[in-house]
Amino acid sequence: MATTRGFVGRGRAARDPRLPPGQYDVGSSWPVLTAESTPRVDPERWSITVDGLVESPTTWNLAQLQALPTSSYQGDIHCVTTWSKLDTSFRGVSVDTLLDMAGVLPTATHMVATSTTRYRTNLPLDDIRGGTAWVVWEHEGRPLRREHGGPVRMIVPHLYFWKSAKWIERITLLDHDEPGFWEVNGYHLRGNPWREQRFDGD
Ligand SMILES: Nc1nc2c(c(=O)[nH]1)N[C@H]1C(S)=C(S)[C@@H](COP(=O)(O)O)O[C@H]1N2
Ligand SMILES: [Mo]
Repeated sequence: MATTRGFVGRGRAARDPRLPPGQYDVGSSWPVLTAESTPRVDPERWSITVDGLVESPTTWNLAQLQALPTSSYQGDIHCVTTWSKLDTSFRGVSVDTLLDMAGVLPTATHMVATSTTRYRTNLPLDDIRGGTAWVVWEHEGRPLRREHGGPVRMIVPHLYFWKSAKWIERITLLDHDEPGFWEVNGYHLRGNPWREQRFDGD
């Protein structure tokens, strides 16, 4: 059957190489995905603690966090529900900075992030070391909005975004993996979007 080249060409429009398999581009919008009800976290009372397998469990309030060397992420984020947001930016502090200040013990292999809402998500240390994870208070130059995890959330943009705990208040270092909210509900323990690690067994 004959088709025109033009038609075939359009049908095979180049897929943006920044999109992992099974993902689509949401453009300039940013969907909100929250399992719990959105908390109202007073920035004056907020703090983050790094504890568990560390030399010195350490807590920073917002002013103390913002006084640390800042670090930005510019790039893409990918939600397991198939949306990706390309070339977006966040500013905060590298998780490395916090871990180095607390002093990670050699026995630590994983961490669990806990939100003020009790939402939890687990991560291997290898996924958050070396400039790959941040705690952020700014998105595209503006304070992070409450529904997106403000005043402060974690971002781990190379993994599906459920690993990026909103309203984070604690990072606990562990010597084993401990599945969090989505992980006990059938989602993958690691969540690499380039390997489509959506569900347990993927
Ligand atoms: N505390 C908390 N953090 C969370 C979630 C949540 O429900 N509660 N959802 C996760 C999921 S599935 C995604 S895709 C992103 C969504 O972030 P957004 O709402 O800012 O897009 O947050 C992640 N962090
Ligand atoms: Mo998600």
